[in-house]
Amino acid sequence: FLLKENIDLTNCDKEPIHIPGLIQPHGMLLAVTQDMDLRIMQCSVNTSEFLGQTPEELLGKSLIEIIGAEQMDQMLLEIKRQEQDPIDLHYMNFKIDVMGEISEFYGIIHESEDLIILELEPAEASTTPTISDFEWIQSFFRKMKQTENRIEASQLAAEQLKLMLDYDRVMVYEFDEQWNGKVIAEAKEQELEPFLGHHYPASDIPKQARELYLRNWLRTIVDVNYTPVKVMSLPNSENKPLNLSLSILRSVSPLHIEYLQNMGVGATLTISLIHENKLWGMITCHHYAPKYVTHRVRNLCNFLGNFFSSELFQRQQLDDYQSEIHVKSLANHVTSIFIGNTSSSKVMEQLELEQSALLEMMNASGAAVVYHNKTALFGKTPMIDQIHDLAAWMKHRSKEYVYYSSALSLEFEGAIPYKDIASGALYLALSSDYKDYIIWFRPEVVQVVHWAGDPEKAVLKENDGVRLSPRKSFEKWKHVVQSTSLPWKSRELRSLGDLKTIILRQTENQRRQAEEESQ
Ligand code: BLA
Repeated sequence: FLLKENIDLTNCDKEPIHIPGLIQPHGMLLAVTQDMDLRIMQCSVNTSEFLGQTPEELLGKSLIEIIGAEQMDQMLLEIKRQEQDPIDLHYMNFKIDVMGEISEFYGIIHESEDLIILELEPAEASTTPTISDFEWIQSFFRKMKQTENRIEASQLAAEQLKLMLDYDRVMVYEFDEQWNGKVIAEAKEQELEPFLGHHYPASDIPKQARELYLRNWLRTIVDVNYTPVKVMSLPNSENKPLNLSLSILRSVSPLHIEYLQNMGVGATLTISLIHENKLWGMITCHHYAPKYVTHRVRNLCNFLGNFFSSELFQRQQLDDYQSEIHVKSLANHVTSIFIGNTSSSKVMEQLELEQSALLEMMNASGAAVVYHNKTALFGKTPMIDQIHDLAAWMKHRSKEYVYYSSALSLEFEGAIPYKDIASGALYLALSSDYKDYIIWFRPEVVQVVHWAGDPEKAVLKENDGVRLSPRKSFEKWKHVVQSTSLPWKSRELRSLGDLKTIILRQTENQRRQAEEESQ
């Protein structure tokens, strides 16, 4: 990790965001030794505000003097519970004497290297939810079970969380294999421009942040325009920066703050979506003013996030299975066109009629078929000469009659002129001499991505001084995915097996013909 001073837009994945030495100001932090003394070794400098004692008064004291023996015992018991039920964060309500008056706090406790971190937030003034937590969960589960596919389920989750939390915008954000992201569902206040369908580059949520979010499932930024509060150490102690990876108050990277400020966002809440220890997405909530969410609701969100994550994974598998069956039936159909028609002109005629099956089976926007010296083009394709050149190039690279690329123009110079319509190409030979073949084409991703809104509008401040904004993100994302198509998925490639029977049939026919001739 680099020193904070040396972080800029080019190396933000090196920013040590787990040791900022700062917290957000809506709570306070104490770090105490793990022995029976519970000696306060570090604390945030805003303690007077909450406990009526300055950091100088607190540092070196035992925590027992602040919370009393009884609550200390409870706290240690709570931490001990970890042995039976390994969890990272422990929650507890505290009653603390603040200058003669009892104040209530909500405490979050976790171990950080050799210290125990206790974070205190004032307990919420009596929160009377309109409906009970149990009803929320019940209704969320019931509605979720009624959704038919993954996108519908995501949309429902966004809407339900919007209702429950009352943020101005709630999005379900999904990562691709390269960690670029896309908004796949959104619930928002009507007057806001939509972000649904927007794409962002991997660098918007850098690697170390994603690693942190795998451990720490829920984060809030209560007020994007906050002044961070320093964490200070007991004088003459080791003065090692406190590891705040799991801290709920951890101060956020200034680069991310700049991004949110440029977007006009006032507060965020994000929930990690994890399956099999892999972060596959996030639920991100934006509010256009500061917003605090009570711990009770945060815990509920954490739980719902978990449920939603596994629910969505199951749906993904179901969607994949159904689409594999669909693709297979299309492939079967296309195969029967070749096998069922004896003359090549009949084959071409039939393909013309059923070109949607041919294109849909490979989710392609164009296809070329060369069969018995005839060439037919369907949808958007390069020109005939270009296709013949491409086929010659692909034939040499093919294995078991197949070659495919999702970055064709980067591999084959001849494809540069038509990369917008054919950044992806999938070649399948239909005869053992490679004279017959199909090539499917997919356009450059950038050509098909639609912004639901005008990306220009996503920038609120439009002067040149804006370094980080969704608009800049989009430019960067475009750059990252330039010259690539959507990837050819393995379930799509599997369906080529059916079409290969055409080759087998043909070689069998040739063998029979040769036999007949020799008799
Ligand atoms: C963190 N970036 C994040 C987070 C999100 C995003 C959701 C998690 C922190 C949070 O808000 O809770 C990105 N948020 C988005 C995106 C959308 C959204 C894409 O709502 C789309 C709608 N960010 C940049 C660039 C850098 C960067 C260029 O855009 C670096 C140069 C850094 N983002 C960055 C860092 C963090 C972050 C360092 C970690 C913040 C932290 O937890 O301290």
